[in-house]
Amino acid sequence: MTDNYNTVQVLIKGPDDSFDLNKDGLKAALKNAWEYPVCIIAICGDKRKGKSFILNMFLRYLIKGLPKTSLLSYWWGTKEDLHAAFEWRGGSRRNTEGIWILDKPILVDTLDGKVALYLMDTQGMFDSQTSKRECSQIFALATLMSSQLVFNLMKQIQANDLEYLDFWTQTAKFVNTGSDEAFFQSLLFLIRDFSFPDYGFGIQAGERYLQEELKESDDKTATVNENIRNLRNVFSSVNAFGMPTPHKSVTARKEEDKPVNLQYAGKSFMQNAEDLFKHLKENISPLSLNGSPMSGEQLYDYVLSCGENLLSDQVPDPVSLSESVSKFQLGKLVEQEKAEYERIMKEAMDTYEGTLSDLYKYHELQLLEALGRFDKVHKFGREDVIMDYRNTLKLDIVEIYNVLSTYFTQKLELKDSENKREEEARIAKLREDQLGDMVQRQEDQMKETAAKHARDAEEMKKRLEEQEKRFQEAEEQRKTETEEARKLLEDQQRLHKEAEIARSMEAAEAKARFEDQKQKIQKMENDNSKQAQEARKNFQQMEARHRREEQERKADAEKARQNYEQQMKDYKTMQEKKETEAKSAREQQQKMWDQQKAADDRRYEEAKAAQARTEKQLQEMRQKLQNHPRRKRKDKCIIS
Ligand SMILES: Nc1nc2c(ncn2[C@@H]2O[C@H](COP(=O)(O)OP(=O)(O)OP(=O)(O)O)[C@@H](O)[C@H]2O)c(=O)[nH]1
Ligand SMILES: [Mg+2]
Repeated sequence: MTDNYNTVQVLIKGPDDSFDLNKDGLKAALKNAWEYPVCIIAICGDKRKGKSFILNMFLRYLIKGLPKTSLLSYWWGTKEDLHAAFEWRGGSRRNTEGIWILDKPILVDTLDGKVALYLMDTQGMFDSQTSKRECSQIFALATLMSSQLVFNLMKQIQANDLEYLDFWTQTAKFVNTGSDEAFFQSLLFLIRDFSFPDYGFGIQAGERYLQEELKESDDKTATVNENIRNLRNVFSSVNAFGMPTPHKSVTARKEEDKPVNLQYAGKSFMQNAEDLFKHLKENISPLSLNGSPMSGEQLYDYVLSCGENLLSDQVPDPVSLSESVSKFQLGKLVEQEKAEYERIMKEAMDTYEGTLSDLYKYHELQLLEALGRFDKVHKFGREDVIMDYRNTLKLDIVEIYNVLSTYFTQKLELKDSENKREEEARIAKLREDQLGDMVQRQEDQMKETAAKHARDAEEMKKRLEEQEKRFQEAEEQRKTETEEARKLLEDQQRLHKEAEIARSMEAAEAKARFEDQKQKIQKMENDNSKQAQEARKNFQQMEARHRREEQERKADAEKARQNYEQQMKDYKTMQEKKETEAKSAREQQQKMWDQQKAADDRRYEEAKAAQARTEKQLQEMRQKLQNHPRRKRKDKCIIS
């Protein structure tokens, strides 16, 4: 197996002997080239003429092909047998049935980028087992699907080959609108066992031979001449390649023979094969759809769309086949132009600021552009069919415009309401900010008031504390003074007592002295002496003095007692006064504390009430903001 390449049968013989398209197989094979430009090189022609064999060689060349370096180039000079991706064998029994293609593409780099290349093998034609319908179907499908059709012939081109190709000239006649553009891409006559020594081999030889063969001349019938003329018009290039006969190890094979090793296929044969493959590779070009490369996906649509008509139980009819090809191409062109129009319009509408009538003018311009592009592409098909598609394009574009303009109007309305909403939102934001400021101010004010209250309370507390201190000091002072007064009183009491005692002692002494004198006098009662008389006189004086002093002492004692009593009275009065004053000061102090406490309580209640009021205001504001239309919309959006 060459690098795991295999083949898939895309046209299968059904049970009722008709061909069926293997859509799944075709899709699976093309999936690998879904987005690449696709090129299919197909080979068709007589049965048993080495078609599958040469395709296998070509596959090996594509996979392993390197320039010739010596006698044996690398791709065919190996001991490896030829891998049969396309089934082939010797003998005379027909081998390939239906149509086969590679199960995956070979990615080839061309000047225009990567192209996904598939090789296609077909069932041998012109044999007694194959009906005209089958031959036509195989040939038609191979031609439709290939950008390079290799027409495999043995030894030379014959009139019946050209006749066969006439199917396509007929088809092309119906689709060509008189331009120089060819309907099909390339045709290569691959002439096997080319045996005209005067021409040699290869593409040049084939070209010279073709010049001769495809020259209109008198010795050819009118039909042949017309076929030749048409062939040149239908295919954009017509070439021929003369291949030498390979070694008999290739030509004279029996069915059961072992696989061929290309080393023994013959040097001239292999060198020309390499030239052929080089020519084919250099001329790889993707299938074309309305002048653009056709992708794997488009090819799949194309085959499905045209295959239905082609694979009916009738011999393919050039008219209906050409119509289905032309309709497919025109349909794709309409789709392409519609998509382009829609893209341009949508792109413009995305940034469009103008009015609806401006948009309509732009649409008219784009409609003309799209129709212009449609007209410019070379189209295959009858004039009336092309006009039908052109009108469809026009109507479809107008329909697209109607949808787009409705959308655009809605967009304008939406923008309008969006602007309105934005304005509302701006005002709401302003209000929100203002409310926010107000709340802030109130909060600040409240804080300030609370701080002032706190400061006042603090000051008042300080003042009270100072007063309390002063009061305590006065109390202390009063206590000290009272104590001092008490001490003083005690001293005076003591002094008074001492004086009393002294006075009593003095009085006792004076009495004793008096009594003593009295006794002395009494003793001298009868003594009239002068001394006695003196003594009695002194005694009388002393008695008088004693009585006087006694009286004085009593008066002093009385005075001292009165004085003391007065002092006691004063002290008590003072004590009472001080008590009253202290009581009143205490009461005063208590009153002030009570007032302070009441003021504190009041301030606390006021602050609490103010806070509650602010809370309520904030709550109301929040409620207002919550209920604001803009906010509501925002929430709705989040919910939706
Ligand atoms: N004379 C000749 N025989 C060849 C050539 N190339 C291959 N063969 C032989 O032709 C026989 C048929 O080869 P295939 O490749 O199966 O031919 P085919 O055209 O695919 O046959 P069908 O599929 O039956 O139509 C084999 O024995 C090949 O070896 C060639 O250039 N000249
Ligand atoms: Mg074959």
